[in-house]
Amino acid sequence: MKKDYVILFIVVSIAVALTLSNVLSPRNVQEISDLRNSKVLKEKFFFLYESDPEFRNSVDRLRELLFNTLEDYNRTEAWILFNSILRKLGLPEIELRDFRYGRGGLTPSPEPPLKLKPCCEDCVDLNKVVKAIVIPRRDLEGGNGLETLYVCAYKGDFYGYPVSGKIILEVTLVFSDEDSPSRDVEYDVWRLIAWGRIEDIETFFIVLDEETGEVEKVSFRGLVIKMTDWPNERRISPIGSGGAAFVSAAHELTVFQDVEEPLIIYVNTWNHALSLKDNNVFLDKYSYSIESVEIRVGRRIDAENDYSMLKYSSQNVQSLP
Ligand SMILES: [Ca+2]
Ligand SMILES: [Ca+2]
Repeated sequence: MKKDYVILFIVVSIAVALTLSNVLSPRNVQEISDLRNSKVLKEKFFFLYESDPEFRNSVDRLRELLFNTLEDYNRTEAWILFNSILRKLGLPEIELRDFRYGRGGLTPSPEPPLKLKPCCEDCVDLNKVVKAIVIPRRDLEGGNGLETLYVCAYKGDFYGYPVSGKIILEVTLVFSDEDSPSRDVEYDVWRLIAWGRIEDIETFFIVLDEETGEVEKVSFRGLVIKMTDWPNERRISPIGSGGAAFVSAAHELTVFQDVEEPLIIYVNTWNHALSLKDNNVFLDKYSYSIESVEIRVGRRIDAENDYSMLKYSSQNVQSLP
C-alpha cells in the first residue's frame, strides 16, 4: 500500500514538473511573444488547420456555431472551443467573463445571391479622384499598413438602383492587420476564426458627376455580403471615423459633400475608420500616394475572397450612397 502511494507521488510530481516547465519555459514565453507578430500567428493557424484534425474540428465547429444562424448561438460551447484553439496555438486560455465574441452582424438570408454586373473598367481614373491615403505612422510601423486597394465603378445601375449622370465608385482598402489596444493576439485569433483572415478590410463609396468628373460626395456607409457556404448575410458596418482619434474604434455613417479635390483619405482610428478630416493632427503620419498602391478592379467580396479562408458569393447595399 505504502509503495503505491510513493509511486503515485512520483507520477504526480513528474506531471506537475512537466506542466510547469512547459508553461514557464523560456521557449514557451518566446513562442507567445512570437505570436504577437500576426504573420507568425496566421502561419501557425493555417498550419494547424491543415495538419491537426482536432484543431480543424474546433475551428469548423466554432464556425458552425457562428454561421448556422438557424440555431441559437451557444456562448459556453463557443468559449470552450475558442480556448481549445488558443491552447493548440500555445496561447493562454481566457475566462468565460472575458469571452465577449459573438455573431455580430450575421442574419439568415435564404434568397439566392444577387447577380452582379461587372465593374466598369475604364469609367474613372482613380489617380484624378484620390490623391493620397494617410495613416498614422505608428500604425504602419506596427505592421498594419495598406496592402491593396480594390475599386469597382458603377455606371447606369448601382445594385439595382438606377443611376443617371453619376458614376459611383466602391473603394475597398486592405490593411495587413489591425491592432486592438487590448488583447490583440486573442482578437487576431478570433478574426482568423470569424473572418478567416488576419488582414483588415474596409469599404466606402465615392459619387462622381459623370460629365465633369467632380466628386459629389464621399460616403462612409456600410453594405452586406453573402456567404457562399451558409445561407447568411453579413452586415458590414459603416466605417466613418466621426470625431474618433487613433486610440478609439469607430463605425460611423458619415457622408461628406462639397469636398476638396483630389481627395485625401485619413485613417483615423486603430480599427481603420476613415474620414476626409485628420483627427490626429499631433500624430506623425505616412502618406500613400495612389500611384504607389497596388490597385485591383473589384468589389468588397473580391477582396474578401482573395484574403479570407471564408468565401462570399454576392453582396448588396441598402441604399444609394
Ligand atoms: Ca492584430
Ligand atoms: Ca477594421
